Amino acid sequence: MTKNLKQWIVYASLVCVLCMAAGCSAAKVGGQSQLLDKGVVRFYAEGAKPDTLPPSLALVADPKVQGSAPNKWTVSPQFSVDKDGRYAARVDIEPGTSLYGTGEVMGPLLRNGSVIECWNTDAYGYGPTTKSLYQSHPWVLAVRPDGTAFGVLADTTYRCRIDLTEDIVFAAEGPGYPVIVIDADSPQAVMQKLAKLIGTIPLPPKWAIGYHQCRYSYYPAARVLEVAKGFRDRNIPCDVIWMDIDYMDKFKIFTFDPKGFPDPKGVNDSLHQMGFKSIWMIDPGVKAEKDYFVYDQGVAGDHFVKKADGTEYHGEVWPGMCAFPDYTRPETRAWWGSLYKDFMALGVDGVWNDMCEPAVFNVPTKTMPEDNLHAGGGGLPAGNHAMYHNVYGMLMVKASREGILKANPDKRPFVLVRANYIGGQRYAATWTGDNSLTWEHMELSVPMVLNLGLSGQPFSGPDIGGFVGDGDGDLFARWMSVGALFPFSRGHTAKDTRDKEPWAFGKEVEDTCRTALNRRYRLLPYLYTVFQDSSQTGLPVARPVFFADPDDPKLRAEDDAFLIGSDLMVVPNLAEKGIRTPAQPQGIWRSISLAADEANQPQLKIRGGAIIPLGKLVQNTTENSLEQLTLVICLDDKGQAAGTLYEDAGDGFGYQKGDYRLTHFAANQKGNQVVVSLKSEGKMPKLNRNVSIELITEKGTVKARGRESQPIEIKM
Ligand code: NBV
Repeated sequence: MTKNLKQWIVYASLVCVLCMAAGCSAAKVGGQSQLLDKGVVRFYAEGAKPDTLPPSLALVADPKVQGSAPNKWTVSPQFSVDKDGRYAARVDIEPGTSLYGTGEVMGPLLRNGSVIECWNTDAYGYGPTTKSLYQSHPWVLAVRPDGTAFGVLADTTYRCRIDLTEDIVFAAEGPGYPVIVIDADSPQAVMQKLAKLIGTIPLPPKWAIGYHQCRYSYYPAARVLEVAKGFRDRNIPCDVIWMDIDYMDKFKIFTFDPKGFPDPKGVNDSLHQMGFKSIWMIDPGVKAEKDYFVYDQGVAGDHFVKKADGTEYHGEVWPGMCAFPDYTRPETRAWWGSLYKDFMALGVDGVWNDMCEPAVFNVPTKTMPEDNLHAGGGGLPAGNHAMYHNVYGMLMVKASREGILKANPDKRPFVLVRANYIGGQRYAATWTGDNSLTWEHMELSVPMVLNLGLSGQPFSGPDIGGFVGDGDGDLFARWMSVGALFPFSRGHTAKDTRDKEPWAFGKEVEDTCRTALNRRYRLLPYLYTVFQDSSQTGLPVARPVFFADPDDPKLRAEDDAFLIGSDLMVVPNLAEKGIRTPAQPQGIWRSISLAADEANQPQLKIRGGAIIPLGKLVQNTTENSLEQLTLVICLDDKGQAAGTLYEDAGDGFGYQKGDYRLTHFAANQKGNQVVVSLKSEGKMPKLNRNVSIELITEKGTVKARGRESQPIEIKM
């Protein structure tokens, strides 16, 4: 037992005795507070010694303490030790408060009444009652009846229950932990303050927001190229083809199967010629085999996790018995990063880190023993696996990202990860793991993406078309029509399932998929602008509709529709039978059209007061969709609208030195005339593109044309 734990128990028992004497049922422990920012307070249970606690892995940096909680502060956690000996922190909520966040969970958007356990788990074939999925976000966003909001972060890496059956109660194993409360005027403001604490996503390369095609596995190399060609032959837009584990030589990471993938550079070159990028999988398990270079280097550098007795831990994964890098060690992260040098030199564009819960086969816990040892270093204390389990994936992708960046310093890294922890969006995008091709999974993929966004991870999406199961064409088409509008948009499926490329279910489904992806590609300029904004503000890319009007109670539970940014609403039909009409925000929202036959697609609605930039249809992001700019405009009730377009090189870091173009659009109505003006800032040269205007009015669409450099006049 740690000293910290002993002190806490002695203290808590004392409070318990006093409390029981006074007739209370729970041991409530008063606490210390630190003001970290306006509206942001960190609380510790009384008796805790903040200076002795390990550094937070959730926070991007140690915030400066600016005093203690202001006198009028209302949201304060009550600390106690629960019946299982877990440290609990409780925050009471007023009736009518709506709860969100809690990270990656399969269930409705509204989290009130739910209980989940943050413990990263390989949850193959999970369902709505699965308590622990692949990631841990001990965080709850609470929106009060009046639309003001607060958020609560339990800053612990240990196994942690989030119980929302009545109030907000965190209960974590391990030592006592601080709780950070953010109180603000709106849910958006809470998310922005959270982002200041835990960071945001780095701006992704533009290709990463195109469509991705994957399966477990495209094999051999010829099949990869056949699929790539399939997209181009059929005019279905796509940017990325993925290589799953079968490309490896007997599943050994950083090797290639000599039969199926004898020339990985050749595969990448061919993909590049067709305008594709490639993403290749790397798992953490290193086959424990002498003379295998990764294992030999790992042993020589003392890079592997140890058992409680100090010897090297081995667990079974794809290649057989494996050793696991100890990413808590800075030296190990540097070594792991260095492995990407030769790998990336083969023309690999992005990396997929899977199985990093870490998943271990043939053990009931599905992971390594909790008393395994991690060495720590560079400020991180040595600790057992119970302490570092939930951040194993996050530290792995930190190392991957840093190594990839070192290998290709002029490119923006793209890493996709399965297991992560709050704050891990700083290193990698994510997907929602091994889902199934069922109507329920399709429907719940919307709130999964939304709650990840409300937990700090805006770059996510499900396996479109479901990982497990074959499903049918109708369901597949429906999922693609909505999946094409998620922040991360990738089709993927398991080993023994049928083909699930957009054309695999016949012509009708193929047409629906093409239209869905055409719509995504026309929207890319707007989507990229929203991603850029998210990388600055931390606001989600896909947002719940209640963000449009946080004090409208009708919107609080709505997850059959969602927003992209603040200006575009997506209204899919997620019902297996019939049509479900979701609650929608009041005010002006008008339907827009992006492609010819949109019968089987989600409706798209523009907000009154918004201007959405669209590009011309392209097949991938190496083509310039913005030779011709389209502005979709919807005036508000004062006859005004505004919007922005962010452009840069699409890759690299020039944008950090001002090499971007941010164009502001404004539309103003005077009488029956609307004037649209455009103004650019940034170092990229100003352009004078042709601009097509689509003004969406109550009576229909009014079209006009003009040039970027002059105000454009539209007669209504
Ligand atoms: O690498 C194979 C799969 C992968 O396709 C999937 O997306 C991951 O979630 N991986 C899990 C391991 C095996 C799953 C049965």
